[in-house]
Amino acid sequence: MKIENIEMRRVTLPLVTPFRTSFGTAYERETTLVRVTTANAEGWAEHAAEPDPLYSSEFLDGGDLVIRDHLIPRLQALGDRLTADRVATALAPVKGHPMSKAVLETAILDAQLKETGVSFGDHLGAVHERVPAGVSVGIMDSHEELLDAVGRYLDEGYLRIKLKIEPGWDVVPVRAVRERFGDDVLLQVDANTAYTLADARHLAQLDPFNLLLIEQPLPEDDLLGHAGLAKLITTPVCLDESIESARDAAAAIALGACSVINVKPARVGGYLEARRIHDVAAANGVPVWCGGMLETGIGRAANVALAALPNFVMPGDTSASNRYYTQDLTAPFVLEDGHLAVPTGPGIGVDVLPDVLNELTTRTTDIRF
Ligand code: NPQ
Ligand code: MG
Repeated sequence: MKIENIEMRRVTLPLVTPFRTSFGTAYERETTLVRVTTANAEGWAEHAAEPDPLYSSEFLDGGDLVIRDHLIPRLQALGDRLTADRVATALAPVKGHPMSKAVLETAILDAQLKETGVSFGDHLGAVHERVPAGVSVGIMDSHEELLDAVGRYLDEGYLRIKLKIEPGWDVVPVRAVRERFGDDVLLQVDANTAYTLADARHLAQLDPFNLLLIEQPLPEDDLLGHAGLAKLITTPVCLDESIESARDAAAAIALGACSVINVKPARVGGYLEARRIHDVAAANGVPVWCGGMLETGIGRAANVALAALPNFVMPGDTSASNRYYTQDLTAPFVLEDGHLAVPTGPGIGVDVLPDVLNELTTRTTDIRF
């Protein structure tokens, strides 16, 4: 495939409400969009990093630089042999930077699929027309505020609630949600690495609440710690930040460090590696679900397609657009009966709204290919 141009466009979307996690509070979503132009198509993807390297080591300005100076030149060297399948191998000599690699591979895959008229879902192996939606609920200033938010999401139809936790905001809010909304609500928690193995006895106090899982309680490089923790608590341990590849997934499963995996395409270098993680997990009887990075409609569309693969057996953080944005960059993803429809059009299957895009753009860089 011959690429003519790559545009990098920084956009900022206001969030409907601040989103607090154990690593910080987001008030808006800033991202770099990548637009790949070929003779017959235009592929889109969004960078998953934030302005600050707090979720992982990647951050947006660093991503822009590594894409421009280190990744795009390696793709240019492929010339007309460039296909989405060859991106990861071409970029492998550059250490790390999975989110920057992912945004390029995804935009190229989108352009390629649009050229051939194939949807992301069909290309990846989707087996469902719609996927169940969960929602990630931030840390709040009070339990009243939390119960209000959870109540509203349940009324909207969300099929699973994930509470963000940190030391000082864990057992008590979980108990409050169980007492208010009952034992039937599918409920899980996400610590974003905020604990250590020394907290095992404290985290065991979550055992009675029948949580689906506890996500990434310990630091990302502490696989042995997670394996140890998994023996000390009954809540299933799920990994997010620790898993950056299918090989990481295989190692974590073999060590007993997790019994569930949150698959985020951006964190693992793209949708093709994400599918390999799905396959490794399936071969080991480990369920997976699709995580989220506050994607706009562009990233959300591709995530929803991935979430329709057979081993995505738990509801993901694939929420409706209005969970985060009053005005999305695409037609909004809307909850229907607690589900989101998998797009069926070519590529990601959604169009970027030009007026909204222009209004939210803060700068644009063109790289002739
Ligand atoms: C997680 N996502 O599963 C992440 C973390 C996260 C939906 O909980 C801006 C950009 C803010 C990315 C906040 C959810 C973010 C972000 C949290 C990712 O760990
Ligand atoms: Mg997480």
